[in-house]
This record gives sequence, structure tokens and C-alpha cells, in this order.
Amino acid sequence: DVSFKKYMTYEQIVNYLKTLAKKYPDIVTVQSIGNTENNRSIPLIKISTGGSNKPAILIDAGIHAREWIAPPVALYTIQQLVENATNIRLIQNVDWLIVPVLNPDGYTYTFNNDRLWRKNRSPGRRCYGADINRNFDFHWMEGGASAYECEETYAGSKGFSELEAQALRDFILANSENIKLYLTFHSYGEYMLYPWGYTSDLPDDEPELRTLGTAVADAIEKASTIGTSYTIGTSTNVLYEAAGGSDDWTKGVGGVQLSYTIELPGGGSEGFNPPTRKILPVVRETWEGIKLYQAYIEKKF
Ligand code: 0X9
Ligand code: ZN
Repeated sequence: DVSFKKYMTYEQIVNYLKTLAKKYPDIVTVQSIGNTENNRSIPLIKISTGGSNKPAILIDAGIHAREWIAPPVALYTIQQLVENATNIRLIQNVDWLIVPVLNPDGYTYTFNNDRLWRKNRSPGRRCYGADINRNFDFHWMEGGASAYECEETYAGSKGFSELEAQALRDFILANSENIKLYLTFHSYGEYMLYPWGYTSDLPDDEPELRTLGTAVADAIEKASTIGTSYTIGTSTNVLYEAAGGSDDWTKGVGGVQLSYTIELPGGGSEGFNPPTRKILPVVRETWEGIKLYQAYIEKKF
């Protein structure tokens, strides 16, 4: 079963998704969007009451292996949508597509070998791993990314060299008609980021991205019991320049206008290690923001 009292392993997460698919076959389907270097599947859960051409919200977490607070946010969203009957209205007009662990090899490596591993586990000549969030082929390697395979921000040998980035790309392209909002959960720092990350130039629709992001951040802060406070803006302008991110590609090529990277609150000495007692406060407050995103999509499309 799902737990927010501890951090779940990849296997436990996969088992939870499979259990939901069995228990709620009318609204839940689980598929693999691809396989990793170490032959783990990348699971996606679709939550839908049926019908075609409904607007969809795509959520992923765990692109970066060590950012452990991110998968629980995806799992809490899944639990609330599927197992909490009072939330039925949230799935009536909107489909949900959720990938709780986009980087299963790296995530598993942080449990068994190196807690602070960030990248995937694809082998290179000298070092393992590419940064999946530098590997998307939109202004690839134009800034804030490394060409050296031993670095934490190694962008890969070319755009979309990495299986996890390919898997997300192919799924988005196959569903681009329906996907209206993309949310990718990272940690840490309390940033509500939107494109671009490759340039300090603003997208044409920056006011809409800012207004919506601000409303969501406000809702989270109001619900927070831990003093969360988000900084809102484009990745380059409020954090740093970093090309090849999933958010930029999704908007720039994937045809999803509304694209956000949410840097969740941190904790623990390294920041990537919130104590387990912080999981529930973080997922609960973030859920308040996710519901506001849903309301916006339902209204707009
Ligand atoms: O550097 C990243 O990939 C993200 N921060 S993290 O600390 N989680 O590694 C920020 C990504 C923001 N988006 C883009 N730069 N495109
Ligand atoms: Zn990250």
C-alpha cells in the first residue's frame, strides 16, 4: 500500500500502482512508457473516467534520483484522485497522466548505493549517468549543462540520447492533443518555475504563466504548516540558466503551453533529505496547489 510515513522504494511504488489498476479498473490504467538501461520499466498511471478528448494534466516526479520528496507528491495526487471519493469531480472533466518515478535506475541507486545520486545510470567511458533534465533536445547544451560525463549536469552524448527522456518525449508527442498542463516535481528550494531555462528572454505568454503560478504558490503557502514560501518566475531569471530541461522542451516542441517545474521544500543536512515526518506536510500543501491547477485547466479547456 502507499505510505507517506516513509520513502517508498521503486518496487513498492510499482506494486501500489498495480494494486490500484486491479482495484479500480474503471478509472485506472497503468502502462510502461519505456525501459531504462537496467531494464526497469517507467510506469505511467492514467486516471480517467473515460470519454475522448478531455484535457489532460501530465505530472512527473523523480527525474533527479536524490530528490526524494518529489515522488510522494505524485503518489499523494494519485491516492487522492483514485482512493478519495470526495475528489471525484477532479477526474470528471480532466484526465490525469502521472509518472511518479521517471528515473527508476537512479532512484534505486539512491536507496542501495549513493543517497545523493542525481543522474540516470547509463554507462559512459569513464563515468555513469547523464542528467535527464539536460538531455531534452531543445536548445540542447546551450548553457548550464556539461559536456563531461563525470559531471552532475552532463547533458548526454546528444539530445535525447537517454532512454528516460526519449520515453517522456514519445509519450508527450503521442498525446500532445490532450495534454494541456505539464508539472514536473523536483527539490529543493521552493521555486515555482516556468520557461525558459535556456534563455533569460520571456515567453510571449509569460503573464499567463506568472499569474497562474502565483495563484498556485499562494494556495500552497496558505495551506502550509511548515512556512513554505515560493519564489515564482522563469527558470533562468529566478534560479539559473540550464538548457535541455523537460519543461522547456514540453513547451517549446511538445506543444504544451503551460509547463512548470516545482522545486519543493527541502530538509535534512543535504536539503534532499527531508525527515520522514515532513513528507505529509509537504504533499498535503502541494496538493492544494495541484487542485488549483486542475480548476484552471477545467475552466480553460
Ligand atoms: O537544474 C535543474 O534541473 C532543476 N533544479 S534541480 O535542483 N532540481 O536540479 C531546475 C530546472 C529548471 N528548468 C530548466 N532549467 N529548464
Ligand atoms: Zn531536480
